[in-house]
Amino acid sequence: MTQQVPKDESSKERRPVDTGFPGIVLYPGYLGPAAQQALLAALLAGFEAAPPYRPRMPRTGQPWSIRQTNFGEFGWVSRPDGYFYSSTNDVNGRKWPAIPAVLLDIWAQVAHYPAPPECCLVNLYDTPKSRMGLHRDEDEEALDAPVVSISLGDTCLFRVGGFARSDKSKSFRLASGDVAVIGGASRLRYHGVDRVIPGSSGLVPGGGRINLTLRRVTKQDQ
Ligand code: MD3
Ligand code: FE
Repeated sequence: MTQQVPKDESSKERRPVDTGFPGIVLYPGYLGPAAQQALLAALLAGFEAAPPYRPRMPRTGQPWSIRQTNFGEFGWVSRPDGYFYSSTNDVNGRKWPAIPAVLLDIWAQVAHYPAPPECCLVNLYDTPKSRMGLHRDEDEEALDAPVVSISLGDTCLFRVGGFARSDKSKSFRLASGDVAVIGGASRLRYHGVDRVIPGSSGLVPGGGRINLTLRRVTKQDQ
């Protein structure tokens, strides 16, 4: 017989799930509906100063299927000659807006790292074709710091592989309010977003998915 377990929404939020990958911790529903709305409002306010733009691939100039922008001391940008962290926005020459305080709080709670994040890369999956190919996050000097990912809006099918592109991989769902911490032995694993499930959330006006990745870029005291 199925055991009856009382619903406890308050404790659900901070209980991590084992992904089977050492160093990757998933917190389903870390942010409840009200916290998701508040975070979305802070993001939309920031987009006034740093409007999301459609990046292009280095060299080929091929436009991406997602849009991006950044908050923080550094933004991650794609340019004709490669990928860079830049303290200014190529679109308008301005500094990026500050990382919203709610995001600094999340980092402080889950990153277990002694310094705050310096970059919040915003990925907007705004069409049914939006995806992100398999890649590694390796442009940061501080590879000892984790990447903290926060998902809002439509659920996506997310893929984590090994340390070579052809290694076998495993797929997970990332839903609105989920937080993932990727660090330790898994920091340099290949990963990507296969697709977003349209209509799976009503959070983002007009639909789609927003992913935020908090990153430490520089090593401390250097
Ligand atoms: C697993 N973003 O911005 S976040 C990226 O959902 C990026 O938009 C995806 O990959 C997104 O670079 C995934 C979760 C994530 C981030 C880094 C990882 C998962 C990871 C590094 C290694 C393994
Ligand atoms: Fe990545």
